[in-house]
Amino acid sequence: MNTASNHDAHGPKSGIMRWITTTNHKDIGNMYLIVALAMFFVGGAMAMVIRAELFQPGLQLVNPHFFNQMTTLHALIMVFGAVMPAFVGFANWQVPLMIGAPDMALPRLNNWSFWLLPFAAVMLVSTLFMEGGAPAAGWTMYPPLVQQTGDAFPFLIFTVHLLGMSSILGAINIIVTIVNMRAPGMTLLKMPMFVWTWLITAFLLIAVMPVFAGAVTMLLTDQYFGTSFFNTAGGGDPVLFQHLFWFFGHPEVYIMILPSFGVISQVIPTFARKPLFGYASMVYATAAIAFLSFIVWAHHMFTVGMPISGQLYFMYATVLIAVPTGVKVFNWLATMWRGSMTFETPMLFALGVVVMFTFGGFTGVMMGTAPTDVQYHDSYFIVAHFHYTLVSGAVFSVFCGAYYWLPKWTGYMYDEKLGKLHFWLTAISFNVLFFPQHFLGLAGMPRRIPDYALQFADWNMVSSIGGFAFGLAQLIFLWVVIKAVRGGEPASDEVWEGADGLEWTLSSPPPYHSFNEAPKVS
Ligand code: CU1
Repeated sequence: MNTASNHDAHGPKSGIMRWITTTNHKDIGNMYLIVALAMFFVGGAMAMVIRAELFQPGLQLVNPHFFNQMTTLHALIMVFGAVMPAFVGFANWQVPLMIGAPDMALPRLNNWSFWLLPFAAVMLVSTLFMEGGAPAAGWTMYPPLVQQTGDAFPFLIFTVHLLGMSSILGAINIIVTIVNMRAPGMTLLKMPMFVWTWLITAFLLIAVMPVFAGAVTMLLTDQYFGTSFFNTAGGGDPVLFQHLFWFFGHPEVYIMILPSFGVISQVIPTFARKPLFGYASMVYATAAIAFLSFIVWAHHMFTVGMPISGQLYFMYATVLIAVPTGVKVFNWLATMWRGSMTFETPMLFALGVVVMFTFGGFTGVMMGTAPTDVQYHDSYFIVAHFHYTLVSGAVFSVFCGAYYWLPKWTGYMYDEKLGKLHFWLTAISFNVLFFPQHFLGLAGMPRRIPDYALQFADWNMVSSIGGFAFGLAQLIFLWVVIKAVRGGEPASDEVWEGADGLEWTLSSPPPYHSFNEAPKVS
C-alpha cells in the first residue's frame, strides 16, 4: 500500500497536517508510542501523589476525595492511556513488518483509531477541573458510588466509549491485516509469536469492549433516564454491574498481558541465540489463556455472597489458567537452556518479566482460591499482586520491546549503559515499592485509603521511597529514547549479534547446541 493520502497535488504534506492525515503504519505507531509515554508520566505523577500521601500516616498533602480521584485516574490512565496504546504502537510498527505486508490493511481506519485516543485521554484528565471533580470511585466504577461523581460522570462514560471505539477499530485492523496480508508462504503457524499474541488479543478486544460499553451505558441510563439496572430501589442489583464489568475486566488483563508475552517470546530467542522452544504449544497456550479468560470473571467477586457452587466453579476455572501459563514459562526457560545468552537491556527486561510476572502469578493463585481470597479481598495484598502482573508483566515488557526495536525504528543504537542503569534501578525500586505491600495487605491494610493505622507506617514509608525511586528511574528511559531518536551511533544490520536469520519458528527437534549436546563441563 502507498501513503497516497499523505500527499496532495503539491507533494507530501508537511508540518502538523502530515501527522493529522498520515496513514503510514510507522507514523501511527510512533504517535501511539508518544501518547503512551506521555500518559505513562501523567499516570505516574498521580502515583507519586498517592505514595507521597501514604509516606506517613495522617492526612497531610491532599484531601481524601482528591486522593480517591488520583487512584481512579491513575488506573484508568495507565490501563487505557499507557499500556494498551504502547502495545498498539508496537503492533502498528511490527505486525506489517513481521508478516511482510506493506502497511496495515485499513490505513485510514488506522488513522482514526489513533486520533480518537488523545482526545479521549485529554477529556479523561480534564474531568479533574470540572465542577464536582474527576471520578473517585475507583477504575472499576462500581455503582452506586460512581454515580455520585457529579458533572464529570457523563464525561467519564463518554471517554470510555471513545477509548473502546479506538480499541475495537484498531483490533479490526490488526485482524484484517494478519488474515489477509501475510507474505506468500507465511502460514498461520509460521507467524512470529508477537503477531500470534496480537491476533488473539484483537479477538479479546472485540469480544469484551462492547460489554464494557454496555455496562457503563447502563450506569448512564440509571443516572439520567430513570432505569434501575443497578438500583435496588427500582428492583435492580448493583452486583449485576460487577458481573458485567469483570466479564470485560478479566479478559482486559490478558489484553495487556498477551502482547507482553508476544514481545518476550521474540526477545528471549534472540538473546539466547536459539529458536523459541515449543512454538506450537506457545500458540495453543495463548489461545487457551484467552479462552479461559472469558470464564473466570467472578473470581473478583468471591465476597459478594455468591453460592458455594459458584465459588467452586470460578475457583477451579481460575486455577486452570496456571496450566497454559506454566507451559509458557517452561518454554521460555527451555529456550534459554544452554543458549549462548547475552544480557543486553531488552534481555534484562525480558528476564524481569519472566521472574516477577511469575511471582505475581503465584499471588494470583492465592487470591483465585475462594476460601483464602476472603482474607486478601480489598486489601493492599491485591494492590501488590496486580502491580506485579501489570508493571513487571506489562510495563517491563513495553520497555523490553522499546529497547529491542529502538535501533530498528530510529536507525541508531540506544545508550546501552543508560539502558542497563534504567533496568537495574527500575527492577530494584519496583520491588522496594511493591513487595512490602504484600505485608501491608496481609496485616490488614485496606486498599484505596488515604490514611492508615500507625502499625502500617514502616512498610508504607519503605514502599513510598521505592515509589519515588521508581518514578525518577523512568526519567532515564525518557532520556535514552530522546537520545536514540536524535541520533548517535548508527545501528548495524545485525544489531543483536549472532541472532540474525534465526529460524525461530522451527519446531522440534531443537538445534544441536541445545538439549542433545553433551555438557561442556563434565
Ligand atoms: Cu480476573
